[in-house]
Amino acid sequence: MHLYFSPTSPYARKVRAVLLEKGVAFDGIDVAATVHSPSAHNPLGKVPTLVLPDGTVLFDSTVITETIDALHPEPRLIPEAGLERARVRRWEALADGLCDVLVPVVLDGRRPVEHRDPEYTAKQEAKVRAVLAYTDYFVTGRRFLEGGSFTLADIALVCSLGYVELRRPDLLTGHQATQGFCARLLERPSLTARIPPNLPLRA
Ligand SMILES: N[C@@H](CCC(=O)N[C@@H](CS)C(=O)NCC(=O)O)C(=O)O
Repeated sequence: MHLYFSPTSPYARKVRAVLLEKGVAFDGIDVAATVHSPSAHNPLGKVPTLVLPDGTVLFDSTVITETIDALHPEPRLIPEAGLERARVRRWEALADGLCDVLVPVVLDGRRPVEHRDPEYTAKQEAKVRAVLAYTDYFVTGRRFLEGGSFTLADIALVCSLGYVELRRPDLLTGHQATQGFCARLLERPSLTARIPPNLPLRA
């Protein structure tokens, strides 16, 4: 199994953590360090892209996490059915959505000042702050986000918060509850493993 990833991609980090939690062996292809591109398998050219041993190609990260959890059910990271499943998948959507919102802000910040769009950026930053306020409220007094045990919801939140810390640590100011919650989860090897040194996420 081959996983195309880049070291700073929160979506790829989420997939890596799921594979590590389940003990599924994979070859990682760092697209930042090789000439190999996911475009050979994924017309969107994005990471993560996963190529299964039978040649089946999976993307995006949500399809990958769902499929790996179904093919390798131990340990279960997404509840099998019902509202329990929906709640975990909703956290994944929120965590990925947080990164989706931040990426254009990061790109805008790299443009020459005269080409930036401060109004759009302010709107996106407000969404980041709204997500962090929501998570602060929700994580208070909890060890795990859903169901009293470690799930994909926890993995997804840690990975997206790591991305905020990497790109815009200023936006984390005042959100100690979420930072502390994620820092405790970082004790899991799947979340510390293969993280580049610029993704520390410590409270
Ligand atoms: N919704 C996608 C997002 C993936 C994504 O945006 N990946 C970025 C890296 S963080 C990427 O590959 N960007 C390169 C490109 O778009 O060409 C997922 O969950 O997998």
